[in-house]
Amino acid sequence: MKLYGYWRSSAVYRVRIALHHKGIPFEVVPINLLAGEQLDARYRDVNPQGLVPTLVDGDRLFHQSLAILEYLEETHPSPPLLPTPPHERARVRALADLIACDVHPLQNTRVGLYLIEKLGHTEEERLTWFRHWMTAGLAAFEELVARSPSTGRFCHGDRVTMADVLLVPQLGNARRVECDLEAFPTLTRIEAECLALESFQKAHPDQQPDARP
Ligand SMILES: N[C@@H](CCC(=O)N[C@@H](CS)C(=O)NCC(=O)O)C(=O)O
Repeated sequence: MKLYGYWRSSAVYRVRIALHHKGIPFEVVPINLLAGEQLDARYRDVNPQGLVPTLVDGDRLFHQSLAILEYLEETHPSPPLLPTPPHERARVRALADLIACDVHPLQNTRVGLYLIEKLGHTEEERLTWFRHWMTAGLAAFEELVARSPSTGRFCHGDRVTMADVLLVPQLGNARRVECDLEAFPTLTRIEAECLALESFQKAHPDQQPDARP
């Protein structure tokens, strides 16, 4: 498999974690988001949305990190990233969606650029916007996992699931914009459990070939 991505992209980080978790070998094709390579005609041919990740499996292209995670889960079911009972799968997917649908899109590179370049906001206002939406989403995530008996070592029980795969990269984003994570002790505890695992370590942004200081 081939993964088009950028070292610091959290959506790509999700896919790297899943690939390493399942032991699927893959090659990285770096797309430099800061240089705008996602908007080049050559990459738009691969992904007309101009977003990473894109996964290539044989002659097929796959877009959208959640759809890619589901594809990997269906084609490489072991070790799983979803529990078996439907109601448990729904809980894990809801936690993953909270990040992927309600938090991450509001703090994307293109959203930040639009705030500054088109709407005339300052860099500090961009960061305030990012922090606001991340804090709101993470507060709800914290409440959901802290009060649920289904939470264990990880977001759902004692095995890594898609909820962890979404949570850890998002916490990385939150730190980059200096969100205060003190109010989220369950999330940082789960993050520490995840980062002790080889799959998360190998997938970490700093370990990628295109990583910059
Ligand atoms: N919903 C998409 C989001 C992908 C996405 O927003 N990727 C970001 C990097 S984390 C990106 O390519 N940003 C480029 C830009 O904003 O111009 C997914 O989950 O794959």
